[in-house]
Amino acid sequence: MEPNPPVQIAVYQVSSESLSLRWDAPAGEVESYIVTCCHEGDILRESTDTNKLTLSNLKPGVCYSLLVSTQLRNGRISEPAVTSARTKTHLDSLMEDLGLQQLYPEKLSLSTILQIDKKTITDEPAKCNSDLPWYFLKKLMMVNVTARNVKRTSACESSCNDPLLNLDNLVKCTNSGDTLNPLDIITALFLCSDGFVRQELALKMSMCQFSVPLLLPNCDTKQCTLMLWAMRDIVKKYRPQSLTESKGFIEDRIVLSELPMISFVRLGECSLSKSEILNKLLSNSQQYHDTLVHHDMECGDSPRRISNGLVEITWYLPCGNKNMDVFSEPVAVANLRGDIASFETQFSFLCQTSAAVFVFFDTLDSACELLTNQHHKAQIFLVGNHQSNRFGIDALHKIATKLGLTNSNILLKTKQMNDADFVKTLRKTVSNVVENTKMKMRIEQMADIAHKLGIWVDEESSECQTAKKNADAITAEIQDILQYKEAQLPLQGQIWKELTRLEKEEFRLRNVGSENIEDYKSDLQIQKTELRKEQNSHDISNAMTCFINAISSPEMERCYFLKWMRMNLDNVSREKLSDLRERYKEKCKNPENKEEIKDIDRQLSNSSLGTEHFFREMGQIYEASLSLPERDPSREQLQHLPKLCAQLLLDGFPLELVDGEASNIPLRWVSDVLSQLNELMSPKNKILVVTVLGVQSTGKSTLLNTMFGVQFAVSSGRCTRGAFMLLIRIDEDVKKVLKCDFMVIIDTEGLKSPELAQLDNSHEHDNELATLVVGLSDVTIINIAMENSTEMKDILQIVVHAFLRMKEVGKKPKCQFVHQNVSDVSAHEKNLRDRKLLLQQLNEMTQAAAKMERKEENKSFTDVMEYSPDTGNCYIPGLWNGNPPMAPVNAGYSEAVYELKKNIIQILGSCESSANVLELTEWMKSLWNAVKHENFIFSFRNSLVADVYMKLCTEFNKWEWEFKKEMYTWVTNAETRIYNFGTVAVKSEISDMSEYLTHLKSEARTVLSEWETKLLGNLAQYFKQTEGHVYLVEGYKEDFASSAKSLRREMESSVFNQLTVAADIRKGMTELDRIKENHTKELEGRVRALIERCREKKVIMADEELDIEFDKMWKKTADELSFSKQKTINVITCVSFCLRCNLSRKGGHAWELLNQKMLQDCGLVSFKYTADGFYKQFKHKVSQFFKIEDHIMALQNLADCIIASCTQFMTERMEKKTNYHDTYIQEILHMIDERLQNQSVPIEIEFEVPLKQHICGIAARHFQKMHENFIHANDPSTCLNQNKGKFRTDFKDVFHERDQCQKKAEEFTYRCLKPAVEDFVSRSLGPDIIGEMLTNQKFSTRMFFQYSVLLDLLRQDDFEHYRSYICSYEEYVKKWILNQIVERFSNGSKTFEFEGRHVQSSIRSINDAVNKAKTEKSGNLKSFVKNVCRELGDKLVISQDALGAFMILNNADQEQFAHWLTECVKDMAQVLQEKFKETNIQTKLKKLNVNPQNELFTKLIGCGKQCPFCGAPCEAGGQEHSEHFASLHRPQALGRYRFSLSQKLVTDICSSLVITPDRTFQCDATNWEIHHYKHYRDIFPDWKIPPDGSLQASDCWKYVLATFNKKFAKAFNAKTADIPATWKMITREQAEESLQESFNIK
Ligand SMILES: Nc1nc2c(ncn2[C@@H]2O[C@H](COP(=O)(O)OP(=O)(O)OP(=O)(O)O)[C@@H](O)[C@H]2O)c(=O)[nH]1
Ligand SMILES: [Mg+2]
Ligand SMILES: [Zn+2]
Ligand SMILES: [Zn+2]
Repeated sequence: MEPNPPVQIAVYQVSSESLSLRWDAPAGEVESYIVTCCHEGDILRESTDTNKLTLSNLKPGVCYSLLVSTQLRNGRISEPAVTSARTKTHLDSLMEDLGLQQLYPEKLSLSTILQIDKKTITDEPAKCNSDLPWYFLKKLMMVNVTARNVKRTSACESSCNDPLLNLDNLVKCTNSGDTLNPLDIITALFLCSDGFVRQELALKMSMCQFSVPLLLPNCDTKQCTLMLWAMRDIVKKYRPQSLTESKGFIEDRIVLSELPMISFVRLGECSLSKSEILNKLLSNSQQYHDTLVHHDMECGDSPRRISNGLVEITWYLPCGNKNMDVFSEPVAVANLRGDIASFETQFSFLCQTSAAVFVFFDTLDSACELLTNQHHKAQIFLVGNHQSNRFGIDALHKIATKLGLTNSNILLKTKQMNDADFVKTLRKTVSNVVENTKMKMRIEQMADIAHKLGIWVDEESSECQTAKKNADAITAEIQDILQYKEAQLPLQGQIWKELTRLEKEEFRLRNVGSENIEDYKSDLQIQKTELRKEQNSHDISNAMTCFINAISSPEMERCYFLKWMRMNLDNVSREKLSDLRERYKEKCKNPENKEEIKDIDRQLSNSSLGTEHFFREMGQIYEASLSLPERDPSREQLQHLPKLCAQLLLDGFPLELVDGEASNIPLRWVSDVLSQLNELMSPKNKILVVTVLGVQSTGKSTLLNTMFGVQFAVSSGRCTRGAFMLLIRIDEDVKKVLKCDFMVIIDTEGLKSPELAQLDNSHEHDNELATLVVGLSDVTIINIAMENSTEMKDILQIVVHAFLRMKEVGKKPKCQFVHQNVSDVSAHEKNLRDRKLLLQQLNEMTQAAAKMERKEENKSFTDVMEYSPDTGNCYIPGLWNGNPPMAPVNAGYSEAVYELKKNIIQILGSCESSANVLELTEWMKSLWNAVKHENFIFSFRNSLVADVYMKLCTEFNKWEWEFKKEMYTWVTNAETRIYNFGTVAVKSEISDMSEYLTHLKSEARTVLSEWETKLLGNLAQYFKQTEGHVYLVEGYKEDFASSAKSLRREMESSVFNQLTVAADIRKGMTELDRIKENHTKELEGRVRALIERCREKKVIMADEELDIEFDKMWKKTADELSFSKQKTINVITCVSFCLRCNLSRKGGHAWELLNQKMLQDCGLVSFKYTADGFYKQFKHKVSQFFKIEDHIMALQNLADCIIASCTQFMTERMEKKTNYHDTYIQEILHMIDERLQNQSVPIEIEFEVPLKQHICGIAARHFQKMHENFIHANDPSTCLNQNKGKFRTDFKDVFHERDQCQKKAEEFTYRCLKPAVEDFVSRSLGPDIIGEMLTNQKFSTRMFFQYSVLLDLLRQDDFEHYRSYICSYEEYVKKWILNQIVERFSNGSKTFEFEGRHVQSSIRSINDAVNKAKTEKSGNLKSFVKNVCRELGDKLVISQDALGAFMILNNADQEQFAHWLTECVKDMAQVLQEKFKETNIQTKLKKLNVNPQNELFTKLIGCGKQCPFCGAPCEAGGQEHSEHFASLHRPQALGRYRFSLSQKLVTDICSSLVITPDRTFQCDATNWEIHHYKHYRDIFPDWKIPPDGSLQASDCWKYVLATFNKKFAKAFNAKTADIPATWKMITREQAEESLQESFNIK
């Protein structure tokens, strides 16, 4: 029968030379399988009896057909099953081994390499082959010369560590076949890299003095590529012999240098190691360096799998010293890997580009053709090893003749020669060639030859070419750099510098002289506008148009363009610059001729032109366009620029933060770019910032470049100007450690030594720069080069200053000192003394800085910041190992920098929280604004800090309110218990009132303490959180803690007060209650007797008759009962006494004044302040600046205000209808004292005493009346008579034996319960209303409150309102709050809800009480009711009068009564709800125990202090803050200030005055001495008046004054103010916006 073919054949393993396949056996018997493998006629046949097979010895990269048949025992063969498979190419398999297959070809981009990932922060050795490329890259990017030593730790290392002797193992292990040759790795990486990575690789390799690929082979396609683009970034500097004398040097881009090239190739096998010989050839005698990878290097002997055919190039560059130079002229050296026989193209290329080709060989016979066929331009040299046993002299002779060579062209290594001799001969030969050849060529030129040979050139891509064209088009125009900049980049020149000057002057007001400040500022503003106009008048130049177009192109092209630009511009300016830089550096060493240095510096700046200048121009174009109207087409057309730049940042290009030439930040531009960046990054927008600071040319940029693999401009002399920022992406893995998405690194211009700084006053510039970058950074690297540690001191002074400032504003950057050029191994130990010295110096500097900033509590550096001398220092050896230009980077340098990098990343990881881009922007803006004011600490105003502060305030206010609310509830409850004390409703065991009071007070104390602890706990907890940047407000923690404590004290005294009052009143009532109770009892007895009597008559009596009887009885009883008249006290005497106590410590004059007038006579007419006393006191001191009327007016205002609030207090008390109590008057006096103390000037006694008398007079009369009313209302006979009617009906009911249940239940409900419930509701409603109001953002913090009030004012825009706000602030604000409450609650539903809730809770309590009483089965209705009342005793206060009246003559049945009671209560709820519904909020507010309006007022008015200059109210949170501040200050005109001569109102604003150099004030507080505004803190130490950072903060008031100038003048009885021109342009919308900005409302 036919055999079946196998099923499911599959190729399960593929390599470059073998294929493994397997299959399943078919049904039926099988003897064996036959596998056939074929490709283009090559047929391989194998058989097997298992069901798998590996075919080996196949060709790489070939597709084979695979046929498998089964064979039966009888030899019959089945139809084959067919499949096919491709063997891997060598390239594929190597890429796979290296794990690079995903990246091939050219998919590896810079962003992958630069990002910080796990490998960056861990030091694990490479474990598998796929680690190797990354290992190499990591090291190479940090220019580590050991980068090529790539070997993974293999199993065999462990066997070598075998403690036992096991030679077998050792032998086996020495080289296990799968190590990889470094060349293969390099080749593979180049094949995978895109153009930009290749450039980076080549650059770093050349810094390590490694050879770099010139021709990159692809062993798959056999196509090789000229690495022209890759090498374009390499710039080399050297000194040929010709320049030795002049000490000149040549600095050139290596691909553009015309150099002779010497090539080394190999023919066939060769026993000489070409690379090793070359290394020796290139190394000078003192130092051997492996330029090329060779056999004896680590892994150098591993077979090369893909790198044959690679041509490497390296350069020998002389330093101009004959004794050291190997060759006195520069020379390029090329080396071909592999046999020329296999790489003819490469060989031909070398022959046509080199000055000489050295052919290494052992045997020559076969290769004759290969050598002779070439169209040489190059000289050919044959290099053979005579010692090799295959060496044949005949063949050599034949070929040499054919090539026409002489002896000089043949080098043989003979027996007598050792390596050194041989190298010497070779060197001489090469030298000869170099000196005599005319064959010099730029690598750029080699491209043509490459083309002819079919070699690709790596810059042929269209992106690269278009980009080049675009860049060339721009740079070709450049003739003279200065002229070019003036013509093409005009906006950044003089105009921008002038703008900068104006901007700074606007903040500093240095030259204001005697001019009106606001006019001066307005002038500056107009000048600025003019300059912007001028900027706008320039059309966008050709160059800029091209530039903007080019960077708008797609990503790749854009990157190429920028690179081309950078290189072209470098080329243009290099010639001039490198010379200037060298001269500058030279001169700086001993700065004697200062003028010269200054001149060079100017030239440097004039002749430098880089891409940053184009971006800077872009920024200016953009900023200028913002002054155009919003819809202007030329503005709209530039709107996209920030986004473009943001994209570039994200792609890894640097952004210029500070323009070092103008010494300014284009704030709008930069912040718009950053906010676009934020948008592009969101939500991954968390960042950490690392900056570097140090003396100029100390390798700061080099350090950053080495550390992060970036490309900040590096060179000698002044190179970095200003500050640049750059983004480094953080890999997902590392994000967890660093808690951020990107790292921002900022490179800064070097700080100048003091001598140099003097030259151009750059001290200021350096200071500004340092403050800014320190402020922005999370970690600051302070770079110190050991050789100039003397200069260091001055630099450190600047830095310490910056740190101190940051501490003051709540930011704590960490710092790391880096000492460069310290090579000793023991540096760290040895430098212990140095470190101590450093710390000591730092301490001294801190003290000095602290003194300057008037923050002398900072005594040592560690006060200013966290710094540990042990971990905060890092020592880095010199950069070069040997003498440039041939010196590679010192491995020690790279390693030390790597340690630093890890250290920094670790520090970053320990940062509390990372900011996002927007926050960084915010910091930058406010830092820079503050820097522009010179007075940094006082002027710092940061919206982030403000934001965090606002949040803290909001939180604190919430806690505070919770506390207060709880205490209100507690007091209400305690009062209830006091009022019920001694009645049926009392539960307590204590029978003595004072004892009970003490008990309650201690209870209160416990509750208060609990709350205090809770508040402090909350606060501590709040500061512990890591989110939300709470550390920024750490400084306020103490303030809030003491606020919490003071709040407790306040609450305690208020609670105790209330308890005392309640207890005293209650005490006064007990006697009365007893009398009433007796009377009631007496009456009840008599009524019962009367009933008995009437019943005995046995006549049915008509109601009328009963009435008569009752009346008779009543009259008789009333006459008989002794109603001892209640004594009224003389309140006036009491008040008088309190007043005397209050004034007792005020001295004799106060008594005198007090005695002049009787209290009865006070307060009868309205209070009028005369300044009699004032005149007396200050007669001799009052100067002409002072307006006595203003003083009178201000005090009169104050008096009116105080009187108003006291009167309100009295009214509230009267409403309560309680008895008089001394605390009332004490409270009033306390209120007055508090107000008077809050005034910024001390109040004279001539004002205080009459005012207090006035108020006390009024109060005494009011309270007397209240007291009398109370006595009258509680008079027993009156009370008794009030109940007469009730008694009568009860009497008749009882007589008729009517069922009283329902009636009594109703009576109890409506006469006892209902008033109690109503009272309960009105006592609870106040806190509810406050609580509800506090949920409104307007009431969340003082700042927001101020904002809301002002915003409302602006919206109404009504003069009377403004006036009222300014002149009677308190009244206005109170009214405003009331309106807000009314508005909030006017529709009633909310209050109704609260009331409903309280009614319901009361009803529940009542029902519970009734149910409980029912179970007690007293049987007696009286005791039943008593029980009910006792249950309710904690909640409801039931009137004793009503209860007493209710109790008598009660014969209702308990069960029935209870039933009816429940019904009635239900009913009552209904009635109450109805009533509440009908009452409007205003009426309700009047009845509340806790007045929401007052409570809110005190809460939001804060400490009540006002700016000593303009009267703006303080907005600081908490009660006990150490500094008062207001967000918004007003022009002085609004405080009635006027010029004494002209009577014109004054427009000055305190926030500007405090920065003027010479403005002065005088007032009470200065004792009428003249004092500088600048030093206002000497006089008002607890006020913080930050200068207006945005310059628009006061726009709101400017607008108001400008609009209502006339009206204010009239109201204040003055002449109108001269309004500065720009004020008049402020619209109401702008005023509103400025309000938002001032209060930091988003
Ligand atoms: N000998 C030596 N040269 C160094 C070292 N570090 C940097 N350089 C060289 O010094 C020159 C200046 O380095 P930069 O990194 O530009 O210095 P910088 O501090 O950024 O300079 P500015 O930005 O101009 O203040 C470069 O040519 C570096 O190659 C070092 O440790 N030793
Ligand atoms: Mg620099
Ligand atoms: Zn002010
Ligand atoms: Zn305050």
